[in-house]
Amino acid sequence: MHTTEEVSIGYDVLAVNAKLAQNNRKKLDRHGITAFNIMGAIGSGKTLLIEKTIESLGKSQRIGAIAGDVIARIDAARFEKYGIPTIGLNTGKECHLDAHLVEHGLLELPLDSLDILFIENVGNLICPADFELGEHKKVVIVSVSEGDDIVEKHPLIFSTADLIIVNKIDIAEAVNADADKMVSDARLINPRIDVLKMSLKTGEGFGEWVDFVKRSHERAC
Ligand SMILES: Nc1nc2c(ncn2[C@@H]2O[C@H](COP(=O)(O)OP(=O)(O)OP(=O)(O)O)[C@@H](O)[C@H]2O)c(=O)[nH]1
Ligand SMILES: [Mg+2]
Repeated sequence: MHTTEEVSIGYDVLAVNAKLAQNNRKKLDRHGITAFNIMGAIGSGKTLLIEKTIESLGKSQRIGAIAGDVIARIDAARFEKYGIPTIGLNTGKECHLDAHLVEHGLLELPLDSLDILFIENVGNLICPADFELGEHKKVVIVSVSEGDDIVEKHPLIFSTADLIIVNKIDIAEAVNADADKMVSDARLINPRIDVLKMSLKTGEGFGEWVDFVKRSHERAC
């Protein structure tokens, strides 16, 4: 005779992750580091956003990066070329970073020599939403080429974000997308959210992003 017992694995995994994320956050705070979890769909511009931010702020702030991806070395190399401390975290078959992986990344980084840490998450709008990493700010970057209904189709990740970037507005007309609709969808889901329209190609909106990074770091200090 068999008996069955229901075990809530999903809850336990997230509870353990939340605890590890808290520890990561405490560690970052002890070192005065402000961490940004950069999430977004595949190809939305996560790596380019971080690269351009390193170019803009790299002389005044000590920046480090974690590149999280199924195969991380390609994006990690794009950060390493600036000579900044970089860790690549391979997620293998997993579609998100978790706090345990980031804990390992933090062990490898020179935390005493950093002010800002950019964590590039795996490209998708679903799994990263569930996993806290210990970051101070959650940033979601989407691009018009994903379709202007991409925001309303993925409410969870936008509901917990601190900033949403609608990128590639330089090609909005070519892909028949309404960037303003994406902005208002984001505000409907999360009325407190900051939303920026951006083109990393033309530089539109980039200055406001840099201000957001600086402000976030100043407030955390
Ligand atoms: N036209 C245009 N192209 C852009 C813009 N931002 C990024 N791109 C291009 O989009 C492509 C993907 O950019 P990445 O920064 O590699 O995107 P990602 O989100 O890091 O991609 P994954 O890590 O693979 O998920 C590259 O060819 C970029 O040059 C933009 O504002 N306008
Ligand atoms: Mg990338």
